[in-house]
Amino acid sequence: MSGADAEFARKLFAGPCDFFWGTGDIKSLPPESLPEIAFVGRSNAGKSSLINALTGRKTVARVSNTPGRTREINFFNLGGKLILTDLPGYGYAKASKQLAMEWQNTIFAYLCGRATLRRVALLIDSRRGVMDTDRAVMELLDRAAVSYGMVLTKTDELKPAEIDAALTAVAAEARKHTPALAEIHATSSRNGEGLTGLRQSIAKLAKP
Ligand SMILES: Nc1nc2c(ncn2[C@@H]2O[C@H](COP(=O)(O)OP(=O)(O)OP(=O)(O)O)[C@@H](O)[C@H]2O)c(=O)[nH]1
Ligand SMILES: [Mg+2]
Repeated sequence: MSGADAEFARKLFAGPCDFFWGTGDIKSLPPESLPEIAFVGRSNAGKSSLINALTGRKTVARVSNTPGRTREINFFNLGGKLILTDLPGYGYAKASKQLAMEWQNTIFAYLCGRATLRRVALLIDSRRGVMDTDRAVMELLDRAAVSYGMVLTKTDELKPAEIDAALTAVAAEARKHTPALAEIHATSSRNGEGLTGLRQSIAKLAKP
C-alpha cells in the first residue's frame, strides 16, 4: 500500500457517508451505479456497528442490543465513490420461520443478482467463529462467484492469543473456498483495532 493509497482511504472514510435508500423488497433496489460492498453476517455479528466505526459515525447505521435490528437492506453513499450496504443478519432464532425465509430470499437475491456488487465483507463474531449458517452463505457466495473477505468482529472481547486462534480457524475455513480472499481482518468497532487496514482494503474498490 503506497502512501497515496493510504491517504485516499483515510480521506474517503473521513468524508461524507449518507444513507440514501432502504428497502426490504428485492424489486425496489436503487439503480446500479457505483461499486458496492455489502456487509453480511449472522444477526448481532456487528455489521451496523462496523459501518459506523469505519465511517467514524455513531448513527449512520442503526445498532441495537436486540438481534434482528436491521430489517431492510440499507444503502450508504460513501463520498460519491462507493456504496456500503448494511444487510439484515441471518440466523436470528427468534424471527418467525416465514420472516426468516423472506429475509433470506431477499438477501440471497440481492447477493446473487447485483451487477455492481464488487465484494462482500463476511463478518464473523470472533467469540463464536464460523458456524453452519455462515458456511451456507459461503457456499452461496461461491456459487454466485462473489468475492468475499472474512472479517472477525469484537476482538476487544478476546485475549491476543484467542484472537490468533480465531484468525487461524477462520483462515482454514476461507482456504476451502475459492472466492474467499486470503486476507482476513480482525476488528473491533469498540477499540478500533483493524479498522485502518480494513478501510484501506475496501478503498481499493472505490471509484478513483
Ligand atoms: N464488544 C463489542 N461489541 C460489539 C462490537 N460491535 C458490535 N457490538 C455489539 O454487538 C451488538 C450487535 O451489533 P450490531 O452492529 O447491531 O450487529 P448487526 O450485525 O448489525 O445485527 P443485525 O442488524 O441484527 O443483523 C450490539 O450490542 C453492539 O454494541 C465490538 O466491536 N465489540
Ligand atoms: Mg444491523
